[in-house]
Amino acid sequence: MIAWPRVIVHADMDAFYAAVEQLDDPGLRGKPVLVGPRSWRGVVLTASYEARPYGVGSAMPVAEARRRCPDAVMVPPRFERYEAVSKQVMDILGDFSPAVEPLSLDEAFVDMSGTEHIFGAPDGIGRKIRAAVYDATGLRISVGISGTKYVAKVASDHGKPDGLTIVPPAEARAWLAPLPVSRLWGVGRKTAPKLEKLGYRTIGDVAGADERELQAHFGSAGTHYHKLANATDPRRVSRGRGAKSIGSERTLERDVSRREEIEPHLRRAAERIARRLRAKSYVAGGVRVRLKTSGFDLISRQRKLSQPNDTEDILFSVACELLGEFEHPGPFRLIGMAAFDLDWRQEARQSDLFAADEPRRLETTIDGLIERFGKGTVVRAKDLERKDTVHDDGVNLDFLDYRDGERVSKPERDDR
Ligand code: TTP
Ligand code: MG
Repeated sequence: MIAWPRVIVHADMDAFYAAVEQLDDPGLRGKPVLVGPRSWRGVVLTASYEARPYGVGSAMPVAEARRRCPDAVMVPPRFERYEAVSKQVMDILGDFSPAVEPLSLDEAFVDMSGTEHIFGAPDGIGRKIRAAVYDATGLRISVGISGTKYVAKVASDHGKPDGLTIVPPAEARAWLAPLPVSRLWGVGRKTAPKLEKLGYRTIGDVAGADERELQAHFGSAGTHYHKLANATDPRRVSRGRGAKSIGSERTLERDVSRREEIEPHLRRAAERIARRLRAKSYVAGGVRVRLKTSGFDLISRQRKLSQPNDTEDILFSVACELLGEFEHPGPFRLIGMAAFDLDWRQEARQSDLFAADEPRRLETTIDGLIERFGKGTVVRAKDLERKDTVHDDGVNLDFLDYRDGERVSKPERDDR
């Protein structure tokens, strides 16, 4: 198989609000469901797939939808519930890549370029994402995969519901060609008839058009349509809103002030974070230490790394340097640490960087032992000496943070 230059996934939940309602109320399953206001004056937010053959859908006036589909059950929206499910879905996508760009509550782009060695070919990636979302939520997500954002988005819609559509980049132009111009991004109800009037009915017609002519009629948008129709779309998946950090923090059962008491907790946090980075094939570009004073003030110090890294050794040594930058004398009730600016560990590019890296080799060997024999198999001699301060004195929270506020995805009682 020839590797694709870029692997872009677009994932979009099927009939999102309606599917959540059917999940939570089994009595609604298999029935036409409209989510919208009880009043006859508003618009439908979405319709379940059972209702769609009646020609109802998002943004249709409720009165019209009820006329077309009189048997539909009308359900009022529960936005908090949809937000909670959305968070779950985005967390799962974040398990596949550090580059997740949510577009709305129920859809996101995920850049999976260069991950074949972890997740396999694009169809394998798609199946794994769909299964992971279904296992965690009980809901179906449709996935499109191609070499550009635009084609991936059209592809995810193409297979709906419950679909997986793979469009290899080399076939993208031909795959788009028969689709109507209304499927071009930015072409709405006003522009589509204009394009049609000029003789451009399909995306293929636009692809084969003279770019200057499109530009003469539509200005810079014309150039844009021409590019999209030819499956050229250089836009990157924005990392701005992807997984920002992986962290570990614990609230202690008794407050601590002295450096010797704080460091073992940072060592543990560094170990857990480094292990999670390596498990995901991520590297961190920076390290942050967070302390909560006995007066409940949160203070933090952070630093970028000179080279992206995924080892406990480096994370811990940077954390110790950061500890020296805190002016507050303590006592502290919480000690936390996070790795941020996450990126993929590029095996080829960074192998020379890691080749002479003894600590990393030791740590990956330990990863393997833990995977085979379980946690607690290998403990550092230093940690054994400090067993009383390191173990059993607090509740640990490991988190995957997506936005500015921390989003705790996997609270974990410390089990070692
Ligand atoms: P969509 O993904 O557009 O629609 P959908 O998930 O209901 O159906 P599908 O993707 O299978 O075609 O939107 C996601 C949710 O956003 C949808 O469930 C309800 C809400 N929404 C609105 O509130 N108003 C709208 O106009 C649209 C289009 C969606
Ligand atoms: Mg959807």
